[in-house]
Amino acid sequence: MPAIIDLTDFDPDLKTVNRPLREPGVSTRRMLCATCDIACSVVGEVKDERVVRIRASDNPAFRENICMKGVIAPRGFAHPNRLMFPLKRVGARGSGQWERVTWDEVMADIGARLGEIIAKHGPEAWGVSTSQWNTCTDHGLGRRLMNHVGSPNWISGVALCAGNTAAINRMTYGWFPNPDYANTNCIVLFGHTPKRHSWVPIYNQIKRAQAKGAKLIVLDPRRSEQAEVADIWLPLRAGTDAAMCLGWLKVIFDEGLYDKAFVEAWTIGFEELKARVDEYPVERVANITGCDPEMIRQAARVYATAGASIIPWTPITDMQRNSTSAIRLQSILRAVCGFVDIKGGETLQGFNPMIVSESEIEMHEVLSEEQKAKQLGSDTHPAFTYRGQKALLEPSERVWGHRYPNQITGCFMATPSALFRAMAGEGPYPVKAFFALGNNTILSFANTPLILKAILNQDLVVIHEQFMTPTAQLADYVLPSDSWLERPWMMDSYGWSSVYRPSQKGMEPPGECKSTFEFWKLTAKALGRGDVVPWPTLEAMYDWRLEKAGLGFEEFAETYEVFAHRAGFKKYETVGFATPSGKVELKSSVLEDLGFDPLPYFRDDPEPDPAYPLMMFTGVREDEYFQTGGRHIPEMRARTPEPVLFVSPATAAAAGITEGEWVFVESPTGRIEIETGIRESMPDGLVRIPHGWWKPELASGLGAQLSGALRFGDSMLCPDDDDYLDREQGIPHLKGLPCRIIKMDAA
Ligand SMILES: Nc1nc2c(c(=O)[nH]1)N[C@H]1C(S)=C(S)[C@@H](COP(=O)(O)OP(=O)(O)OC[C@H]3O[C@@H](n4cnc5c(=O)[nH]c(N)nc54)[C@H](O)[C@@H]3O)O[C@H]1N2
Ligand SMILES: Nc1nc2c(c(=O)[nH]1)N[C@H]1C(S)=C(S)[C@@H](COP(=O)(O)OP(=O)(O)OC[C@H]3O[C@@H](n4cnc5c(=O)[nH]c(N)nc54)[C@H](O)[C@@H]3O)O[C@H]1N2
Ligand code: SF4
Ligand SMILES: [Mo]
Repeated sequence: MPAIIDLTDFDPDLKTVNRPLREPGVSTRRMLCATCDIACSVVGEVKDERVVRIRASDNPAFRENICMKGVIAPRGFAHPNRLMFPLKRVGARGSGQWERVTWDEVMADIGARLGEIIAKHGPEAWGVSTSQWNTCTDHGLGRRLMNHVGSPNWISGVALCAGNTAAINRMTYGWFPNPDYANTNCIVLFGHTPKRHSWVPIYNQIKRAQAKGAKLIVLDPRRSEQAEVADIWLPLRAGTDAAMCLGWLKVIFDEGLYDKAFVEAWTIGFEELKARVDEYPVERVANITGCDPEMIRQAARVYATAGASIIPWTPITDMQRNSTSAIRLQSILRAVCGFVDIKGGETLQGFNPMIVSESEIEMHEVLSEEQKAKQLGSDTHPAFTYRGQKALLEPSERVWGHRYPNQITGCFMATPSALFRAMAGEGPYPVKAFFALGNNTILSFANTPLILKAILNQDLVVIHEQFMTPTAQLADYVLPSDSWLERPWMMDSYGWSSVYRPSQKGMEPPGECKSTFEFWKLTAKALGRGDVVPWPTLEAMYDWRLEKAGLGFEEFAETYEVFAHRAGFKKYETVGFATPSGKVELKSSVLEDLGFDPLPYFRDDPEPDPAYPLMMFTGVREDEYFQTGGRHIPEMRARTPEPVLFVSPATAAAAGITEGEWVFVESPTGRIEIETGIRESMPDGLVRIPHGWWKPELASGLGAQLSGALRFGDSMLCPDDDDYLDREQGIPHLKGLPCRIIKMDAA
């Protein structure tokens, strides 16, 4: 979900360039695809009041940004599996028996039951899980209502994907930066592998930068698609990214390759950091990472001396035991080399002054300190909770004009595994109502058995969805959602960039599908807090957000494909950095005050258990699907019909398994079934497990293992006990977990 705009590619007042209509009766709408979370600018062709085709934008800057998932969207959303009407559970929870009800009935019952739970246990007994990535139109309203009602217990998939990075970057230099691909001389990818059908805008930006001469450094245990076109490929051991960064810093400090003037004037803690880095000589790092020491040196030199380099955000280090240190180390590398807020480096964009941000809509200031203090996880793993981010409130206001910049919605959330424990009855207080919007919770964190127990222990479970997902199968109410074809939208990469792009509504939602806006508006009203969502419609809310820009939403969407605010570079020279010291904190005062090591470190794996001799990671996204979704679309399913593990030929031979053979993969947490894929690109001993598999064609309900989610989901294998949680954030380690492969006939 990186911001996809090369700021310098555009005239900020870029106007419409829609192609002439191709056939009579077809009109076009400017849209942003939200099948995945990168939001390509596309064109929707509308005929007879239906979106009949999605095609690439006519704008030369965007023309190559489209993938098969975007093109298939009208068919995917018209599939008979699409939820059309509100459903109420009639049998036991998870029995798969439903009756159709009206929105009015649902909302009256939700209002009464949620009201009762709040009256009995307090508002903190209400947990909400979402993923801005997918609902894409929460508009900050979920947080706004929770803040007014008094619950701090909001979580999201962003805890494992960019939201947590945003929170940690803020600790170092006060904002989560955007890489300037268009002007950079060097790109470093920590595992991150954009492809032709995976986040294609980033893929295209990397290709363009390489064509202009930028160097590409790839760190990946697997010979990935990006590794194949890299100038330098470091095949590091899974989970050792933080150690690699420490090694790079050692080279950069020893060889004097850092920006001394910047470090002197704009950082604190350099000497302490240097002492810590001295504990990681390159030979030691080579041992930990399994990479050649000379290659490590070369890569560090290329990065530091390129003049303007970028380390684009990567989800890979968001999902590691050393996530906080790895993310801090990437920030530190950017800073000490002088690449922060410069052309070709990492831009700190701030808010767009002409448009009301979602951070502002969320109104975190109305939630009392007492309720904030109850946020689950804040005592044990506080980094992205209110407590963890508190020291940044005043600095954020000073530099960015807002106390609660909730970048990627990841800066003020509860810790997912702490919420699940409280829901399961193992927390400091009970959580008894659970809502999920656009989040397939069961499959989207670690330790599925815990999440299952947690959801089954609720008094009220409400799911807002497009399809009957494994998570929805556990609900009391499943409420049908609209899709991105069926609503307007306006996006700024979730508070990451100051660039807004509009998306026009292409058609009416089918059946009784409603938007997230309507869902929150109705929920607010049901709780007697209709005042919290005063806008009659989403369009009216957008009109309000755009008042300063002087345009209504439709006019805005017709006029601008891109509405950029140019913040300029090196703004810190006048306003400082939004950290407590006003400088880049190489030694983090925020972490120190929270009782953690203020310097980055590397924590190695626990003692290996000989019963689990292999290592696994979850990932390598499939071209055809977005995360846990999309398996219902026949054209996509035909291309990748089953979940497939990847292993090297030698690892397959040692396990006695052959291409296409179904096997069990087991970890200390659980077991899944999966097909074998032998890949030369995999290193020996490492197993790739794809994320998020379930099969919509299988029977639903607990008796059928939630349409196979409990048979195929990667999260069945992922633990969330302390050895496998990042200390500061409490997010799970998904890159480098012990496992074994068992032949089915041997089991
Ligand atoms: N175990 C494990 N967990 C992971 C990951 C992993 O690799 N392994 N990956 C992590 C990453 S990178 C991410 S981004 C997150 C993603 O986590 P999620 O956000 O849960 O992603 P999806 O699996 O796509 O689930 C989104 C759901 O939203 C529904 N949906 C789509 N659009 C809309 C909409 O407009 N409105 C509503 N109401 N629903 C909608 C879809 O049908 C789908 O079921 O998961 C993270 N969690
Ligand atoms: N088609 C499609 N595209 C998508 C998505 C999708 O579901 N489908 N999801 C989108 C989302 S939300 C995200 S977050 C991105 C994720 O996409 P990417 O960031 O590209 O991540 P992955 O595809 O999971 O894996 C990328 C690489 O990480 C390597 N790797 C594994 N463990 C480690 C490690 O410990 N360190 C390092 N350095 N590398 C490691 C793997 O070998 C693999 O080559 O994709 C986005 N694009
Ligand atoms: S990469 Fe594909 S699925 Fe993602 S926004 Fe672009 S077209 Fe849509
Ligand atoms: Mo993600």
